[in-house]
Amino acid sequence: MSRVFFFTFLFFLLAHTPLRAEDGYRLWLRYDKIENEELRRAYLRSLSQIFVDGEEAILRTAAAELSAGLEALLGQPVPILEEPGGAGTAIAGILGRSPAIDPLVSEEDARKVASEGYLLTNRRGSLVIAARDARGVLYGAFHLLRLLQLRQPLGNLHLIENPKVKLRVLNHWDNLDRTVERGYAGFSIWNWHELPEYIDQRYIDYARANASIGINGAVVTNVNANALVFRPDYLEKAAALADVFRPYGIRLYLTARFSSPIELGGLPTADPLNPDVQKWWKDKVEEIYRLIPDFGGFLVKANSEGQPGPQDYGRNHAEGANMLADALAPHGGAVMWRAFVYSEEEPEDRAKQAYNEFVPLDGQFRENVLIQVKNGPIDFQPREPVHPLFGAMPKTPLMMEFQVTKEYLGQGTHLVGLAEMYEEALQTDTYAQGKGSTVARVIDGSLHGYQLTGMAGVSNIGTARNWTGHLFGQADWYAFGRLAWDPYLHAGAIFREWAELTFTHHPEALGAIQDMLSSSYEACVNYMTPLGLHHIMAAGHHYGPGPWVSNMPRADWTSVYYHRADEQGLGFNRTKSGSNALEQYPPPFQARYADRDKCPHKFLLWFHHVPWGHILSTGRTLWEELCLRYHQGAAEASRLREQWESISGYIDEERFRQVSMHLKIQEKEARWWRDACLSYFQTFSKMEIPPNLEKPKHSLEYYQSLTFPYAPGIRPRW
Ligand code: GCV
Repeated sequence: MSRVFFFTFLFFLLAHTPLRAEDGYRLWLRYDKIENEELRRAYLRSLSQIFVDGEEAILRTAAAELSAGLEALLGQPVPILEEPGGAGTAIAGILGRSPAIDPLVSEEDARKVASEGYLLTNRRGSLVIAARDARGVLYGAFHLLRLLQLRQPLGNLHLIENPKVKLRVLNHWDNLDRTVERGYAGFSIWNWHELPEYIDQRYIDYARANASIGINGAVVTNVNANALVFRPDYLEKAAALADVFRPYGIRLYLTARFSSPIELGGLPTADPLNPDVQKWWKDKVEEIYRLIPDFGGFLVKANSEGQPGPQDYGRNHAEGANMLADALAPHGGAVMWRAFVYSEEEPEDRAKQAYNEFVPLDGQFRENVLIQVKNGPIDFQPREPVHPLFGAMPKTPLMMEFQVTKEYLGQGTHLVGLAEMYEEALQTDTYAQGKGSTVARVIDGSLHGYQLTGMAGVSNIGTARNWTGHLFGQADWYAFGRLAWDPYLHAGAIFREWAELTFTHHPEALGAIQDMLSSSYEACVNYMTPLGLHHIMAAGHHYGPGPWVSNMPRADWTSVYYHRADEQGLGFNRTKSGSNALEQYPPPFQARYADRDKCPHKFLLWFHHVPWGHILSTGRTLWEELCLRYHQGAAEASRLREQWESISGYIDEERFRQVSMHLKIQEKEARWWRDACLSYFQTFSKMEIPPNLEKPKHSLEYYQSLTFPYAPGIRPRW
């Protein structure tokens, strides 16, 4: 090897290989030392010491985070002062309460800072974080650290950020035995057996990570709830978690099993109008608040998929929710009551049932109740039109429920940038009050003037060393937090930000990662459920394709119920001549989807049963289009792998390998989806796969014979 080549090679290695291996544990909070000396000095000029005015625990957290973060980024100790220091001091405090802060903030700026919001500004060489409350200071501190991580100049810094949504909560579908329903990243991080004494460092790091993206609540138990969590010993365990969360501004919530007064209290009934039942809940809530003074409240799944609820006693959802709300109200707690309901006996299209159940109750819920609605009317499918409830309950705060764990989008092994899906839902116009009535405006309360607002994300976190199993699952957690803070953000910008915080500053690599995240969503929709198909996954664990699933305890758990394939065509007719689910949307929305030939292709088979030979606006028949979409999706999955390989030089080896291995699985599984689904639908279309497209590798019988008894995340049966 020539010396010139050797040194060039060595230089390349040094420039592109980080000094230590990475396992993903540090998430987006890496704080690696800034290598550019000049930039470091510039930052140090306004950030060489810190003064945070006040003694509240959250303020102390902000000071500690700033000091540790800045020290790591700037490569030298950044002390926390007891008194406001001179030039070069970062100063943080609460408006109207901090004598150090008030003179530095104009009245006009101060007026613009709302609860939990903050002003970040550079005043006379000092960095100022001014907020309405301690949480705002903490969020401002994390924002400042993010700016350094992104190498942003601070010279003219002046920004005001206020959260647009009040309750920004993760929902953990974690069981007390540490299994996680629909969890693909190991076991639950909550070790109930060892609580309250043993506090795992992960609890603290979890709280930090959430606070850094503005999440302010965590429901730590599964919506398929267990009354045991209300037993005094379990409440002490929950209180220990709440103690960990509190300094990070996170409130703890629990799921409430509606039949708890029977199971735990020994009462003969859980009827919400029964005075003994009401007293049981009132006493239980008081007991909880004695242990957890800032307890957030309850999340409830009632009369849904076998869960008990008020309808067991002939009462409606409002009567059930209000009973719990009354118990919580004196303490400032809220009820998040889920709209994910569909009846066992109901012959009605499942997509219509929640609307039918809840709209007549609009205006009947207490002020501290929010109705938590999944983004679409069926169940977290790769793509659904928005839930018709959004915009249809002007007198009841509706909060969004997104799934961050990928039950139906590749589970633990596929890279799918979910923020694309979240953005699509949030930006959808419901036309509820004319043009521009987007779902985001329902969620942030601006459309109907909701006082209480919220967004929930079903967590994808587990004991996996990198938290989310698939490293890119971290991007979904991150994006959920950022969108809960501001539902108007764009997925692309969030992806780029996450990629830079998580991996590298190199523009070429950043561009590739952003593109992978952005394009992966459409790719997944295409290789799983193109053109509006839905719920054709295998039964139970929902892992892999299962369009042939027909034999289940109830029709609306089968795939054939949803795709309705027959010799004539494919798709669920939800127009007037079918189930008429479309009538639940405002007229302009209906107009957009009612006509088969004008309906956007992404929802064609959601709303229409289309003949196989029908020519679409692409000039292709439905069958040809279906084949093409499945193939495009699978080809995109291969492209994702290639794209990742093309930036290998910029990513540390350990994380590069983790992602590479998952991308290979994704590529394989995308083809499996394509071939299994096309083989199956071909038995109805009786048409050939177009000659330019690859034929399925195996027979339909082969795909149907595959079983996965130990696929993760299956719902345990008690
Ligand atoms: C927690 C889907 C999932 C269930 C989940 C349910 C829900 O049906 O498959 O595991 O239960 O949604 O959101 O309540």
